[in-house]
Amino acid sequence: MIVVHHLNNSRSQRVLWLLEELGLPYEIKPYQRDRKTMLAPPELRAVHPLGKSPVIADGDLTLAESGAILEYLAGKYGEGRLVPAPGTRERLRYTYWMHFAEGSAMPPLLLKLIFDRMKTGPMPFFARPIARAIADRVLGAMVLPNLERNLDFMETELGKSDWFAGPAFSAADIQMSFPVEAARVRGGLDGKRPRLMAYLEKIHSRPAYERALERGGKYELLR
Ligand SMILES: N[C@@H](CCC(=O)N[C@@H](CS)C(=O)NCC(=O)O)C(=O)O
Repeated sequence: MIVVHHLNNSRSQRVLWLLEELGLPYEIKPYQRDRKTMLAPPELRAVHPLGKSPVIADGDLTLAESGAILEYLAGKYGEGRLVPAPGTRERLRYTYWMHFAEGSAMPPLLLKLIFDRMKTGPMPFFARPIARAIADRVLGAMVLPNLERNLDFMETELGKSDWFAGPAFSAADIQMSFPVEAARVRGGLDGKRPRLMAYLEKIHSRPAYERALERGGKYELLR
């Protein structure tokens, strides 16, 4: 039985969704974020040294990193589903978006979260103007321009095909769902980018996505 070490409101939702798309049996081991810090509880470090989610266990294998997990599960159990055929242009696009999600899309979204919190977090009153000035400087010079460029790029790419890797829905769409959802919540994604908004609607209406939400529990991305 595949075990998913599932942290609430996190990337592990993608793993549940993939398992539901493939119709595989699995068990969820739930973990709750610390309410104040939003960090994972220390028990996750007993599962994997980095203490982050998702992590899966499959027999004697323990595997972290959502992209690696999706590729492993689709490769081992997918029987060709959710992965374009090897050697095709779609397969290369699939690989590209699999890596883009965590390698390029998530870093500015994470920085936005951190610097927004830096402006409002608890601190002595005299430090707040300095913290705000530093945060605004980094956001304006680096974070927001990168976010905008990423969103423009994704919007343009979705003009080429229905899904990120091509005409068929693939595991790359599952991997890309998290940055697109995070961009909707805190990255400035709105109706000015209609293809990305339509993409969100399309993924949210997939029965497997809904089943994953039912199994995984409440899913609210951090602001
Ligand atoms: N690149 C990793 C990122 C893993 C990660 O940062 N997970 C977050 C949840 S979305 C986490 O565990 N955060 C809690 C913490 O850092 O303590 C992946 O895609 O699996």
